[in-house]
This record gives sequence, C-alpha cells and structure tokens, in this order.
Amino acid sequence: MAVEVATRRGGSHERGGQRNSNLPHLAPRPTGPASGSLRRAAARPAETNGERDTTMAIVLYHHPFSRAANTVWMLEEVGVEYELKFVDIMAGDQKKEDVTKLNPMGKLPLLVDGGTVVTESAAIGLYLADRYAPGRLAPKLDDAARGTYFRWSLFAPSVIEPGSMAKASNWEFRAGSAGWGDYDQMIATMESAISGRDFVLGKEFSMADVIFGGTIAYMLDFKMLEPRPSFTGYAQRVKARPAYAKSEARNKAVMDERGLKMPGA
Ligand SMILES: N[C@@H](CCC(=O)N[C@@H](CS)C(=O)NCC(=O)O)C(=O)O
Repeated sequence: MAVEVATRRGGSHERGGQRNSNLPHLAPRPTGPASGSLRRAAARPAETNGERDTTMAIVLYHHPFSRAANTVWMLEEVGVEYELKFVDIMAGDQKKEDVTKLNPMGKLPLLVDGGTVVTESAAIGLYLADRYAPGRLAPKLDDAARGTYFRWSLFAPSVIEPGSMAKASNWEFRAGSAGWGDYDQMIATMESAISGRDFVLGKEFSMADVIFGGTIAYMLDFKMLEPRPSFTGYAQRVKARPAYAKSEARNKAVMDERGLKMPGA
C-alpha cells in the first residue's frame, strides 16, 4: 500500500498535537501558542460544500525529505491540528493511486482540509494563513501589504526555484523569455526584499517568510545559495521561530520512527 490509512481513532497515522501510540518517542506538543487567534484557528471546523464537518482534521501527505517538511512549519505557525500521512517517496509511493487521485502530479506536499485538496507549497502556506490566521500571518484582505506579501511568496517558486535549477544545471535559455530571468538579478532582487528589514513585511513576520525565507534557509543549508550576510541573517531570524523548532522536532520524530537518515549524512 502506498500510504497508510489514517483513521480518527488511532491506527498508523501520525498526528500533530497528540501523542500517538505508534510513535512513543513523539513528545506531546501543544497545538500552538495559547493565543486567542490560535485557539480559534484550531477549533475552526472544515467546511465542505457549505456544510461544516467538525470531525475532519487537516491531513498532510508527508515525507521529511520533501518540501512537506516545510509545510509542517506552516502548520505549526498557524497552530491548527493536523495529521501526517507518511508517503514513502524513496519507494515511489507518491506515484500510486491513493496519492495521484488527489494530486495527479504524484508529488508532495499534498494537504487535505475537509473536502479541499491543496498542492504547491506556496499555495498551501497562503491558504493556511488566509483561512486560519488572517491578520496574524497574512495581511487582511483590504491591507495593501498583501501586495508585498504575495510578491515574495510567489517569487520563491516562480523565480528562485527555477532560476537556481537553471544555474545548477547549466540550462540554456534567454533570460528575457524565461520567467525567472537572469541569476545575478534574481540574487540582487532577493536581497532587496529583506535589506533593511527583519522580515519581508518589515518588523512583522508572516507566512511569506515561511515560504520565501524557508526557501532561502533551505538553500543555504544545502549550499545552493551564496551565504551573503543578508541571507544568513534573515535565515537565522526565521529559524528562530518557535514553530520552526516544533516542525524540526516533528520531522525528526518521523525520521526516527521510520529509521530514515538524511541522504549524505
Ligand atoms: N511545485 C511543487 C513541487 C513539489 C515537488 O517537486 N515535490 C517533490 C519533493 S520536494 C516530490 O514529490 N518529488 C517526487 C516525485 O516527483 O516523484 C511544490 O512547490 O510543492
């Protein structure tokens, strides 16, 4: 079977916010800081076709060596309850039907919230922030800061990822035609997003920093990005988030449970 069957009454799934009997080493974690908005978010029911279903938790199809690891950070930031469903990407299980019927791309991360399926890491972060942390991790709908928020959130998958891949793989392309453009201009533009401010919105951390900052932090860790002080300082700030530490622990717990070793480690 490609992925494990999750049930609400135990079984083999790994669940955020609760100790699972199959994961004895998982430290019990709170579902998030005790702020009012987090409590509301955690209690907020899923809605499907206008009907509320309070029994369905958010499910993240996950493998700790995939972008789904960063999605765990997103979930920890919003503070909702969630379950992790392990997909063995090393064995190719992401290409099996129980995944591809939800995401025909056969890729992770894949988030299911009630009757809604969300894929694409940035989309998942933006969705979670708007739905469960509006005004806290996402500027409110009438706030012009949403322009900046979306700009850098989408810069990560649409420019940084393909731009870095193009550079590393020596792709031949015309910078004027390729959406990610010229590499040096991309780097300078990334620096402009964070120079002179703590986070992309200024003093306030937002989901854009999990998306944009998470991409920068990951690329620095794996030596895919020149460690300029602006990048390393920013990566340190975003990694100082308590939710980041919680997500690290959660991902590590899955690695320990599955006996997974980081490739190259
Ligand atoms: N555009 C997707 C990319 C997803 C992606 O490439 N996921 C990788 C893991 S990080 C994957 O599932 N690879 C397995 C495969 O393609 O078979 C996103 O941003 O989430």
